[in-house]
Amino acid sequence: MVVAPGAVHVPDWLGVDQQRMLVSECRRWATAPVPMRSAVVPGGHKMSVQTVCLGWHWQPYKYTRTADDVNGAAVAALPEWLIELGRKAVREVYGDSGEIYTPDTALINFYDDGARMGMHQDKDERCDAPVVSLSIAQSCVFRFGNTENRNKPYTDIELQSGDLFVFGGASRFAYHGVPKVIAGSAYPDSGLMSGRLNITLRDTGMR
Ligand code: MD5
Ligand code: FE
Repeated sequence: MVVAPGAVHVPDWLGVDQQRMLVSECRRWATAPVPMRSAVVPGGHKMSVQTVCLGWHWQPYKYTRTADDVNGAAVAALPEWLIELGRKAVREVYGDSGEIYTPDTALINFYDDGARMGMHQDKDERCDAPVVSLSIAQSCVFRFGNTENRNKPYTDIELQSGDLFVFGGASRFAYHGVPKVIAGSAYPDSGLMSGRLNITLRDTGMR
């Protein structure tokens, strides 16, 4: 379903086996070489979402090769199979046209019951390639806004376990956020008993 130009929601894109596999990979990535943590923004506030990265390490508001704000370790590589999964997503959503999508980073976000993400733009990437977003386990309200400001007009969408969302073109720099994880929406078949996992693939444009 096209939510806005370049913003495409594909419900139930990941099969249950793929979700379980991604959950188990994320469990490993969340412990080493860099443990998953709540990033601290420059004002000193700790984000409620916990994040771990592959390929490039994101910290508010830049990308580095080592997790200087965590334990200083080099982040794990972005595996080729995850790049391929991102390519498949972009191909299915936009068709074969255009250049071959080659993300160089994955941000893995974990939302516990009370976690949320305020309205923001993703503009730490030096590149306008699409962002591929995969949602696993608990559902959330995803707020898709406009490119002008963090307020209305926006559209609220429910993202459920297995959903794909691709943000490209005119939507790449839209404001967006996650106002809440939906209570009672656990999906234990995913392999994650509680909380919401979100994996985003991006091209940082770094080298
Ligand atoms: C999430 N994460 O569900 C979302 C998925 C983040 C973040 O927002 O920054 O970690 S990525 C959603 C996204 C990315 C790029 C553009 C747009 C949305 N958009 O135009 O709405 O944890
Ligand atoms: Fe974002």
